[in-house]
Amino acid sequence: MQLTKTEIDEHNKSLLVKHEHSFRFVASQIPDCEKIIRLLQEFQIAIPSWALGTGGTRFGRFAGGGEPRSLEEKIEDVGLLNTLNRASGAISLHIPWDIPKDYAAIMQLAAHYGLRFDAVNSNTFQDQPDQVYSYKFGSLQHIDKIIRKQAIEHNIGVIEQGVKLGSDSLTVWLADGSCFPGQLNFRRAFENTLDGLREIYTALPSHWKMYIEYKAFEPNFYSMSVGDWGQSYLYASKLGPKAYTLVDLGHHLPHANIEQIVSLLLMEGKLGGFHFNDSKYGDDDLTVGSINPYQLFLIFNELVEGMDTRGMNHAKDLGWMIDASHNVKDPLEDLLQSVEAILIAYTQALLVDRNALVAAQNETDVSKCQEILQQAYRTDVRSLVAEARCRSGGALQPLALFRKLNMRKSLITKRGLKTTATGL
Ligand code: AFD
Ligand code: MN
Ligand code: MN
Repeated sequence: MQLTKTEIDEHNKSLLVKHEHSFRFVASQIPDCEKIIRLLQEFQIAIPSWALGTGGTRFGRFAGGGEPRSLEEKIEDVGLLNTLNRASGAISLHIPWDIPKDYAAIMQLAAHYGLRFDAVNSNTFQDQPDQVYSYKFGSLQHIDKIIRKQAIEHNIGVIEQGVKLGSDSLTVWLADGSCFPGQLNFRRAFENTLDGLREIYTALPSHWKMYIEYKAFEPNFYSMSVGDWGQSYLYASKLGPKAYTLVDLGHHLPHANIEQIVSLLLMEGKLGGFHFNDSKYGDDDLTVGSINPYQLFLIFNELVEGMDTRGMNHAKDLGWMIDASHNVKDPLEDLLQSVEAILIAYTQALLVDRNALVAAQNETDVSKCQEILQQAYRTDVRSLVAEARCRSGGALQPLALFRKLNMRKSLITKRGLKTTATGL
């Protein structure tokens, strides 16, 4: 589905007076407003291919209609998002769900929408129809060498696919672990996993990164072989400079201080990237910022502070990706809301008065520290984000335009009501 420049221009024109009023008001209070707008224009968040269809739970799935039926249609959907918000300029593929039939054609299609291929994801948490050995009891951790070998070869294959698409990172999320005490020797599982990761690491091209994603529980309920940031950090440290920890916001036990984890990983140069989502209870995969936007802001506050301390490029030096997919919303609307929430939190973090915060910290003026953070958090920056988007050619209000043009209806007309996107 294509969205024309005229449609965007008309939409922006209809909102311009109101927008400029809000924008001027907020801009007048911010000393380096132009710099913030530039940073926002550069910031891109990759869309996972598996978030474009309706997610399900183990109880059921309620498809919304017009879901992408192929990799081409997934790219088309991300292209649509990016045309609307100019901040979704990358797609992250999951193998084998998204194996291209014709690489050149897929590259061309992505280029047409201004998209690049972000991290490629391997899948050893499911058995595929043509697969010889089962991952029921794990993949890289498995007691059987032949199953470990199959998982290693799969990951190396995923790297090869990524190379052909111009990707430069591999995300490994392992469902490995155990469901009952005594089922697994933890140390042996760790060593097997590490050995497997080493072989995969060796296959990485020199400019590639490997992201090791951790998750506290599920699908295994007693232990996970990459269960927390400590374990991920341990693997990443032992592997070498191209291996990093990936933080998925939904993969912690309740009340975990994620911003502190982020700060320390950045300090050690081992934070690789993010999977953004929100949750109330577990790995809920809810829309970013829908439950706890303040936590998201606090995470971005640490990110901005830590990246600036290390002289990092905000847009390029970490992998930014959404990982959300659920049951009751239109996936494209959900993704537009998620990207918006990320940009808002990032902008608010950029507004934090760093010098004043350091001074207040040095005076142990606890109340002032809170005031400084909340001053930034409580600033309504939506018109700043909209201004950056508009200057990049996007829509002032992407979600409103998506609805006004009845885009879901057009997708249903074109693709049908009972389509199913690949994924979980
Ligand atoms: C998992 C992880 C992960 C994985 C995905 C599969 O968050 O990143 O690739 O779901 O759908 O929960
Ligand atoms: Mn994830
Ligand atoms: Mn998850």
